[in-house]
Amino acid sequence: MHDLTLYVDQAWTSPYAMSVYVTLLEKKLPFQVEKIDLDRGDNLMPPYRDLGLTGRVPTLVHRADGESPFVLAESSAIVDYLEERFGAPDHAHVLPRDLRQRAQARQVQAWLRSDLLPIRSERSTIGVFVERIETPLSVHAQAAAQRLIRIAERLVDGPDLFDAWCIADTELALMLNRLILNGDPVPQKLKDYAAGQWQRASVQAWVRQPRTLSAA
Ligand SMILES: N[C@@H](CCC(=O)N[C@@H](CS)C(=O)NCC(=O)O)C(=O)O
Repeated sequence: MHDLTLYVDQAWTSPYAMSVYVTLLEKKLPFQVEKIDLDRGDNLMPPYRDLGLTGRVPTLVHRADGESPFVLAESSAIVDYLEERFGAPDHAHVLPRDLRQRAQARQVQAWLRSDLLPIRSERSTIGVFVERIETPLSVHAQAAAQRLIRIAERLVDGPDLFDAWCIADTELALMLNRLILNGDPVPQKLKDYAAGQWQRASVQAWVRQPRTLSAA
């Protein structure tokens, strides 16, 4: 018997919480959602501050019969844990089975988390999930957008990055949608890719959550 609880931001705008949420849905794992109000600083105070290592969202709590409760933060670590713990044949995979493709998917995930800061800052996920951001991109953000587009054009050659959908597709589509959904120029090929990825049921389940303003 497994009991899984995912802590997300109250506003449902965290791209990192989204990644874990989509992973849990793709694996058809039953789970509870607990919402943490980041605007109120609830993550900086007990009990949430001390639940996991970082006090950030997402955090996953996994209780299983005969095991001590397991608490994990950092979205890519959580996705990896779920992928290893809940694999085939009972659960779908969210990362490629092929070793090199899996490494490339993780490469995309790591890059999206560590680069493109001006895009994340000037095109927060409010512009993706709540309302369009009208402020023009700064010179720095335009340069970051050009880098994103150049690299994405090398990566994208069809509906999915690899032989089948993987969680890196959702993460890349989200990064592209920070530009696309705010009307920033993006080549049609990448718009088509992001639009296709956005139709995925697990992604739409996150997109359609009722939400209030918050940035991530
Ligand atoms: N690298 C982390 C990033 C998590 C993160 O930045 N979470 C934000 C919300 S999007 C957060 O909890 N912010 C509140 C804080 O850092 O105090 C991950 O992938 O999970």
